[in-house]
Amino acid sequence: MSIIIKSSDDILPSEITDQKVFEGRREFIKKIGFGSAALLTGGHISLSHAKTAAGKYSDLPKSAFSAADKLTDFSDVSGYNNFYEFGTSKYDPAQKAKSFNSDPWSVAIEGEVEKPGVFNLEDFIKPYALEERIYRFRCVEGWSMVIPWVGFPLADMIKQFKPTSKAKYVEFVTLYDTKRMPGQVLKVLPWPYTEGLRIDEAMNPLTLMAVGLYGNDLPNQNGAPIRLVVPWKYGFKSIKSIVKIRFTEHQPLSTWNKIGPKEYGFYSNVNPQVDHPRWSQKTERKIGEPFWAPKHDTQIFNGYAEQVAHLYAGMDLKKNF
Ligand SMILES: Nc1nc2c(c(=O)[nH]1)N[C@H]1C(S)=C(S)[C@@H](COP(=O)(O)O)O[C@H]1N2
Ligand SMILES: [Mo]
Repeated sequence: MSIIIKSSDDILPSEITDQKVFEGRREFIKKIGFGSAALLTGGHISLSHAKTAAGKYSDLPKSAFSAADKLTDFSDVSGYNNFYEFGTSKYDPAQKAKSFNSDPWSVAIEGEVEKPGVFNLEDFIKPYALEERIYRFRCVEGWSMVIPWVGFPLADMIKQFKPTSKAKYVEFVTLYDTKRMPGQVLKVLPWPYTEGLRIDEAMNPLTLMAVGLYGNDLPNQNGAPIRLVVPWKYGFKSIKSIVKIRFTEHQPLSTWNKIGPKEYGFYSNVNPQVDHPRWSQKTERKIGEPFWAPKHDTQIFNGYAEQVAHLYAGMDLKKNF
């Protein structure tokens, strides 16, 4: 398979035209306002401009998919993390990822696509219109947060690379570099961290490629410079610091499924009816609330059933957990 290495000065003229069209569309949406764009397309949902934070992305349109829940404080979002590449304690990543440098960064697109390649991050994300999306986020360990992400739908990106008819799944791979990710020296997980989605899950409009949160670039501990966010699945599906996206015919192995197939399934949909073998999933603790506060009921698909339940019609979700 041929891999095309692209930098900003060897983009084909045809692609530049493409890019102009995209930029034009972006400008257009900016000028008339995202709300009116929704009206033009028959959208029935009111959109507002994000006022979540001052910063690099402070004036992005706010997605209609945003949750109305109270946001988790930035200090918790960026201070209580799972990112084993920087240690296994929740407080390790904020400390140990401080000096992580994610610039330059490149992302490789491989496998069953018509247009594979390796792209530097700026070129990779340039065609897409960023938006703010407030999502509920649920870790398999039983805690949850509400996070204002900055990103774009993964579907927009997938369409660009034209998956072949054999592309049934999408696999994601995190950077493997023991010098830059000190936690990878320990064999606590089989590195590099990988994850996967079925192609229709990947194409669902809720599936987000995030490049920021709270109006700025992603903090290193949250998966800089680019990560996945799948809000209806347990947090471990939302793989951080992605360097490779591969389209495959067969279901890829994912890190947690590999090391604990009885505890972490491929689907990993948030589901109060399917307990983890070692603990209940019926309730969750919201980070930021005092530890004595009553727990909250876990919602099927983390509250996103309306958007995603159809993906699993006819499937036994106790078997396909
Ligand atoms: N590469 C990588 N991605 C990862 C993890 C990890 O250890 N390594 N942890 C996962 C888990 S278990 C969770 S709950 C979320 C946490 O994301 P956050 O720290 O931004 O809240 O990241 C997920 N993505
Ligand atoms: Mo998690």
